[in-house]
Amino acid sequence: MPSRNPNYPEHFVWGVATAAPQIEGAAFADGKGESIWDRFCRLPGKVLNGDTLDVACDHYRLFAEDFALMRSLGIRNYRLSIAWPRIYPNGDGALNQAGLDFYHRLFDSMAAHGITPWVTLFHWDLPQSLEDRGGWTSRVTVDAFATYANTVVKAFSGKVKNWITLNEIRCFTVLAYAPGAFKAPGRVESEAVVNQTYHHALVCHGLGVAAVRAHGGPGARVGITDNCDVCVPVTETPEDIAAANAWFVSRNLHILDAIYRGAYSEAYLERAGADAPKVEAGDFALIGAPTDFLGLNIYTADFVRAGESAPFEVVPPPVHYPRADSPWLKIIPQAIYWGVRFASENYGPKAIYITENGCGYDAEPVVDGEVNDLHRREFVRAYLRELERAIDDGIPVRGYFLWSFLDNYEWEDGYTRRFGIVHVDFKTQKRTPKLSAHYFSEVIRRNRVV
Ligand code: BGP
Repeated sequence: MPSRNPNYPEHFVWGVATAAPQIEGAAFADGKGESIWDRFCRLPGKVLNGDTLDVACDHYRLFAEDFALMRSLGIRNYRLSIAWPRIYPNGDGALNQAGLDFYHRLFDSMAAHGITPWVTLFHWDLPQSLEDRGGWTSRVTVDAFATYANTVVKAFSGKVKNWITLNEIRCFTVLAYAPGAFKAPGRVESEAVVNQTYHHALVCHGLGVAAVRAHGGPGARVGITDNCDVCVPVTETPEDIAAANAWFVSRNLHILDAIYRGAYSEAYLERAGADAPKVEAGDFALIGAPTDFLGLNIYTADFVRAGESAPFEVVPPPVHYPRADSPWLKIIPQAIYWGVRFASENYGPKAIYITENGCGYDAEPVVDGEVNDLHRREFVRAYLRELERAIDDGIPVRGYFLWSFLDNYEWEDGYTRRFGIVHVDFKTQKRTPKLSAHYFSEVIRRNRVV
């Protein structure tokens, strides 16, 4: 029997990911406005140790060194985000030229190092001024986003060809506005209002797509990054697979149906009832406009099987099920296989990129100049094997971005939780590539899991 080709496809995009608020620092430099995270991190008890984003990895000043390091590891694709409050300090109104100038310097430096940018327009750092005017509950934010997206795409169309509209709608809407909210702004609103925040975010996605179509120039491509809920069938029987698929659809239809079918599904509208979002004329023409790819952030999953009486049943993992230090992060490599498979079978995106995958641990000391994160190496290796299986099945997976390049500001976990393949000493800003960085570098070089 011929053995399968162990290589990833030719032109497969290997990269690393970060986000502006998590690494840039310079939180109030050169005219940057306050973001909701700049405000939230100062509220007592919201972020571990009261860590702020003020300095983070000081990437604002150290980007050229960071790109040199990236390049020395053979990393040629980098997903980053633009900080909205650097461009429009108040969200709308006056433009801050110094913000645009910073990203021009940054993209020029990337080009000089032979690194291709993949740019997220919005990765959670809403300008505080917009939050003061209602944040994601308000159409004011939608209008402001349209202006911001058009400005940014126009400004960088000569330097950026890969655009991601939004990162993980759930995290800046439901986890930020619903009861139990632990992400900025941490408001508690009714179900109807939370549904409206989703809807506004979806319209912004559509406006981002429109901005790229209008101003992106030749070769520009655009998609969204979603952290769809993923599940793994307990056994790969047709019954468990069908049950897992039913679970996947029920958990993701409010976002993926809207984008891929240009409407909320009957099932969603029935479930939401009187709390369903208010839709304005033209919203779905924007939301449902064709995109070039789907970005998926896949870290973990739930286990699902066929139920005795229900269409599916979630099997809770036992106490000692292996996890990273992030308590939500159960280690389930098949998550990546089933995530892309269900997304592909139900919604048929032209291409899928894993825009984030990785793991967070608290204690990763530098010992004799080395960080021995064999646990991360094993994590990445196991997930990549499962991704390979998806590619072998013919699912159009075109790239993989590891979260994250640097240890950074992990939101409510502050600087305690480390996701980087490069260790950052937050006192000295010294970077030390971890063992996983050298491992990943070799995967990229050989274009295969080693
Ligand atoms: C994703 C975010 C990233 C990153 C990552 C790690 O949800 O897009 O910005 O933070 O998760 O998770 P966390 O920091 O929430 O533990």
